[in-house]
Amino acid sequence: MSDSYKIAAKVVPSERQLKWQEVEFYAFCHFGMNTFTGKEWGDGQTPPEVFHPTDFDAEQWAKAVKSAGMRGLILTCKHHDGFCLWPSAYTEYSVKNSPFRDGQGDVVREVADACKKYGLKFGVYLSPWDRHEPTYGQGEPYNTYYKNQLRELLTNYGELFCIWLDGACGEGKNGKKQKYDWQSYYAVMRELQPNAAICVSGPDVRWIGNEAGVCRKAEWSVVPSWLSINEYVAEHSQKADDKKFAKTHNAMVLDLGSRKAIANETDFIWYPAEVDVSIRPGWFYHAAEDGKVKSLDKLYKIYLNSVGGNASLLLNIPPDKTGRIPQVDALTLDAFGRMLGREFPVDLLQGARACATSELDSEHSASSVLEENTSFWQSALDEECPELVLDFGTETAFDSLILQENIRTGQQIEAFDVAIQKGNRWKRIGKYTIIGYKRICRFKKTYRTRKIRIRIRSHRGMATILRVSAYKRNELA
Ligand code: FUL
Repeated sequence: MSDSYKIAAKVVPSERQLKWQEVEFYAFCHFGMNTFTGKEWGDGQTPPEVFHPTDFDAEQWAKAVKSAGMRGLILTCKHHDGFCLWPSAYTEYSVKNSPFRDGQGDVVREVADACKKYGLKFGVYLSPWDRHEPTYGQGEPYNTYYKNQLRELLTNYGELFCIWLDGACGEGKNGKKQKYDWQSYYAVMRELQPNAAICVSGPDVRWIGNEAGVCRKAEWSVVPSWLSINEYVAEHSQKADDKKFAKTHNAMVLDLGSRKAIANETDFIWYPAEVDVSIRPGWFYHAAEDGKVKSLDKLYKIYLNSVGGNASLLLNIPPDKTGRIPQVDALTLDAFGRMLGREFPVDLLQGARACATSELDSEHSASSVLEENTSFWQSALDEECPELVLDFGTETAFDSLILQENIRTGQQIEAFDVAIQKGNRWKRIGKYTIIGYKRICRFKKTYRTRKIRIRIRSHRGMATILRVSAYKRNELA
């Protein structure tokens, strides 16, 4: 077996990637001209007068998003049709020529302010593909246009946690395609919002590879560096003529980071995964989909696979023509937030004791995993299968465990299992691959035991755990 994994083991996240990862679960709001035309991809020909939300309420969005336990919101400030939700100085195709607030409105401002008020982080989506702008397809003039718009969004709306770009590059108004100058776009982003993660068609966050909410069994954050090349991202993204793409994931490469998958690679990056999926079939609001809002069970399954499988979850909630999140979606979000509260009520390991088969030194003791701070457990360097034992002190019922690796020192755990003490034996109750930023082990049944053992079956030279917590679903809440 090649030693490539040892190189991969040394790759660590940037501070901005760590901050982004901690947002975990956040909303996408697809809102714009398509909301009013019923389309998913507008052609940029619809007159601005058509944009007419009658009861626009950004605070209602923020409250609904917050109720689900989400920590941020990304707004489609400009989708492929080129219509701008803020009064850009560089085009007439924006809210300023619409009936919204008599042409005096700014959707981006209102959403950014509502996020701030409700303690949500705010991010922007600015489609590079623009089917309205005449300079699109002309090279430099459009790159300048795009950067000017970036400057507006990145200076006037406070701190952003991310800038979301897809790879779509279709034809513009004149039938031409644009050659995007990605590096110069990134330079503007780093200059104006150095803490914002550049997602998907960018260097900081990796698109999971489908829009169906499906994750890999082992979602590695350390992957070969070519995965972030824009041409590769575009090649594997949604295409203008392939509408089925959104719901399928057949073409997704299922292993990006295992020892075997990276055996012939030499260059790696920290490129954590994000799942983007809509609560409804479409990204934009369509009345015909009011009966197709995903069920709580479906959402929970996606949540466990993504947030609980070392990926973040970007859940799309499309506001309707009135400019509000429809009641059925808002109720679902609220119910989902309460469901999460019931599933993970209190950490049962508070006050427990931890010991391990080895500890690197006294600063990396087993008990660190029970503390809510940056200290972490690390086993002795030569121990192949270190074990961590958590002792509740008395027999305790639990049905889930949440584990976090100390990703500041990289992602190294390849496989682990969980066992409970039964008499004087250990009974295995689960077998898993990676941990990474977060792994939720949700068991199918409730177990009663005094001690839990976590056994790292394989790692890349360093086994660390930042935090372990245990829960029992509260049926009554
Ligand atoms: C894609 C777009 O083409 C879709 O319309 C949607 O915005 C999705 C999140 O990204 O690339």
